[in-house]
Amino acid sequence: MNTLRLALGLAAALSAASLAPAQAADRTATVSFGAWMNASSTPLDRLTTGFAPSQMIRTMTPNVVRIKAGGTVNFIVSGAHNIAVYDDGTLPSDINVANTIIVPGLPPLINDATNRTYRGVAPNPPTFDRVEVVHFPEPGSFLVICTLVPHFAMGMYGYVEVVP
Ligand SMILES: [Cu+2]
Repeated sequence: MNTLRLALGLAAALSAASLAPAQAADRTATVSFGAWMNASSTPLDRLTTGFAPSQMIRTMTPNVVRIKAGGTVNFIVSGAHNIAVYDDGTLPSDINVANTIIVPGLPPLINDATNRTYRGVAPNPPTFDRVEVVHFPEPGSFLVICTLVPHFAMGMYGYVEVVP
């Protein structure tokens, strides 16, 4: 009986804890836009290797963040990526991946300006790593993508949910 009570209590606590972050919205959020691998099987020494595209993780983490209108998202960019933000309601399927622009030394970048509200700086070799802080004044659901065509194709995108 006590074990059952404990299990039910734990389940309720976990449920409450998992709901809390989704309901709360802060004035700012931090997103890892790409990352570098850190594994014993494939050690990475960027001091001597420099740019290591095979050890670059192409994800936006977390995939969805929620902030209050008027707040900011701090995109910590690791690797060769280019951020673009699209207006409220834009879906990944709305993006025209055939519309591209060439930046020397990189794969094609998506150049679809329809509903695009922000585009970040070009990836800047040799380190690429940087921070871009983007302001979101209006409520809505804003698609954020990496414009490098192969990165977008493998799912490097997510959403900033902005609540009043
Ligand atoms: Cu990318």
